[in-house]
Amino acid sequence: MKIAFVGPPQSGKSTLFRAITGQPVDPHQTPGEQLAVVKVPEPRLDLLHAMHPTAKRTEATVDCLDVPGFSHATAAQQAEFRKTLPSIRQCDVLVAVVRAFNSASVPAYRNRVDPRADLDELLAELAFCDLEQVGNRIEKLEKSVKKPTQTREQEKRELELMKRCYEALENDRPIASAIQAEDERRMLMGFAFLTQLPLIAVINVDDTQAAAPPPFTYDAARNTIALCAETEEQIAQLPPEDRAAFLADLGVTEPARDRLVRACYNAAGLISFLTMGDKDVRAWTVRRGDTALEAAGKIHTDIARGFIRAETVAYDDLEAAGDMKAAKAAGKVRLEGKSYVVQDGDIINFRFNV
Ligand SMILES: Nc1nc2c(ncn2[C@@H]2O[C@H](COP(=O)(O)OP(=O)(O)OP(=O)(O)O)[C@@H](O)[C@H]2O)c(=O)[nH]1
Ligand SMILES: [Mg+2]
Repeated sequence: MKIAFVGPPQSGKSTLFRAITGQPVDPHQTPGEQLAVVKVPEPRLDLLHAMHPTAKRTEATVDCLDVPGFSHATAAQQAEFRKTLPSIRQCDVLVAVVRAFNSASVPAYRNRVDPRADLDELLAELAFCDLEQVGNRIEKLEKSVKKPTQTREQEKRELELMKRCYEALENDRPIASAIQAEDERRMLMGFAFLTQLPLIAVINVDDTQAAAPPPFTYDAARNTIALCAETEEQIAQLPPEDRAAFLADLGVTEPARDRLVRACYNAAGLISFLTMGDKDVRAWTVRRGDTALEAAGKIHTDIARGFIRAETVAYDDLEAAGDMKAAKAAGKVRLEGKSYVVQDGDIINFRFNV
């Protein structure tokens, strides 16, 4: 999974990026290419590691991209923002960082601190970029459907779909609302529309507000996170053993890193399954709804090819039983087939034969 930090200038994106990734932002890097890999917090691996203390522990990872902030006030500035779009389109989740913190030394975007307005402006800009893309496609298709080519019928269908998308965007409706058939969804996939990406709103508040509910909610409550980026960066720089006390002082239960990564995971429709053995205990990422066969393929194509059964136990059942042997005795270990839908926290031992 890849997430991109976007938002207006000076909203705290790079500060949050450093807090999450523990990596300084390199001023010599090409804008939009500041990338870091972050481990997905997976406390459930603690138990598995305790059962296999000599095993190597491997968390799933997320790629984070720090995008510079752009003003949308002038056409030239909008053009600069467009240049970052190809790398933003490759992401699975957008994290929109908007400013709610007060600071005399940091000039506020558009001379006002208004996170809701900043978010709305960004969303409108994303919709506008999609609208432009759809408009360009319509123009192209209108020319090509006049020619008697073999693909003409298909192009006519796409043109009709694109016109519906255009109308949806113009009326502030999501592109998805224009889809009327399953193959249309596939037709749209290659465009990587910005408004179709899941988005998490991060409201960068004063440290005194970090434990309070967010000043407003974007979409669903779980997609809105209030945090103080500056404080989070300080926390990230502390030795791990001092972090809990620092967080408790602030009234915050969990570092933003964990909250944010989890929210992105949810928004992207991802879940984790776990594997354990004497050599490795490991968390893997799959889409919610993926089957045991698809999960096997994440580990190795051979395991998918030679798939026999997925020996599966739910994390809570394993924890309650204490160990694998007791879980088996309690009848909690199931033998699942290829089409079993993997659940978050499943511990799976794939039996295969190649
Ligand atoms: N008081 C306060 N200042 C902050 C906070 N977060 C960031 N800042 C300050 O705001 C300024 C901009 O922070 P950055 O993280 O560089 O913001 P950015 O969004 O990456 O900026 P651009 O990349 O230029 O768009 C810096 O001087 C930060 O120290 C915060 O939570 N509180
Ligand atoms: Mg920055």
